[in-house]
Amino acid sequence: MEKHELFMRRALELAELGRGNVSPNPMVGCVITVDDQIIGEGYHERYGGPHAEPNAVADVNNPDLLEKATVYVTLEPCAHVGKTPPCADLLVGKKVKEVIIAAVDSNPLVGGKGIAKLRETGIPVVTGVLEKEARSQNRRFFTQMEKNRPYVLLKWAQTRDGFVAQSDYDSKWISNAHSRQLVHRWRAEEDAVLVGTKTAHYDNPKLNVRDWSGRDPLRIVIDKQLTLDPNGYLFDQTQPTICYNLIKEEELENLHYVQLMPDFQVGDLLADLHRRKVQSVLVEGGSILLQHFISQDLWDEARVFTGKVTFGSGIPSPHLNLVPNQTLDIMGDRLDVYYR
Ligand code: AOF
Ligand code: ZN
Repeated sequence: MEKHELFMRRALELAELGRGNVSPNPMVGCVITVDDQIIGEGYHERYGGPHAEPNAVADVNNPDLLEKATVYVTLEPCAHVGKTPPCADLLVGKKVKEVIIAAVDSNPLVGGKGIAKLRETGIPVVTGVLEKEARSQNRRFFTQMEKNRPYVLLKWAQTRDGFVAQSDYDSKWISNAHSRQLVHRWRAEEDAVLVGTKTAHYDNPKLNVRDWSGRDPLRIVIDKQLTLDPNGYLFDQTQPTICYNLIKEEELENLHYVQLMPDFQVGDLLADLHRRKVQSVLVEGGSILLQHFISQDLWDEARVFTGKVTFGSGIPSPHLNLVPNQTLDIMGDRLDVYYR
């Protein structure tokens, strides 16, 4: 129904305002209407804070109106006592007229129970309004809940002739300043950023958010034999960092050495990150590490820049052999986006 979609679209817009601040919880937006007029709006603003529904209820000036209200929420209201009381109980208590939901929650604590609670007390519930959009917005959350691993985004920049670096591993000057700024924005949007040993060695990356505003991600580096220079930026403890290795387990204030089994695969690394409640990982290279994620089919999204230069020879880019779902122009660089 068009009316439902209109208000749900607004609820999705509100949910979006939580991006970067709510993980590992989902982004959720809520709109309350009476006679198709909005009387309250709210969203989940930060991790550990109130959910979208109580924020929207608190935004209503005249609480007497709630008995006549339609509540639009982008995710099924919760049914569990978590950091806050169950939102389904709140809506039942306010005796709202009906509840319109975009996506059913796949958190095992909630999954369907919130909807059941509402219906049991006679509140009509409609589900599936803009469900595709809502699931896409929270694809990191749903992947975490349904696949028991973080959402994996692959990112690389390649030359027109398919190289990610020159033979001496110099990878500068492939993508332009606008593309590089976009990567900083992406870092602010994901929980963690991962690089392999060679990339850490040759690029000495900071993996922080400098060209955008937002919080710095967790940095993750693989250094099996602990051969990387301890004076590299990644080990400066200015930002939470995990170093996966085969040698030691050690917890410094902002630097955690985590020991893995000698035959570990990227899947084991993802399982460990899942246990740490990391909801998404941006893999920034190098080529071999990216290819491991591709060959084991452990990725969800790839963002590939193709710059204007050619190298003639060097380190070959990873192979996807897929048609991009979306192609954008970033001031002369091509950005291809693939969804698994
Ligand atoms: C949110 N915000 O607006 C809604 C959520 O740990 P808690 O108590 O904050 O509960 C988190 C779970 O609650 C989350 O995984 C999801 O299943 C459900 N709904 N969570 O953070 C919200 N509506
Ligand atoms: Zn809730």
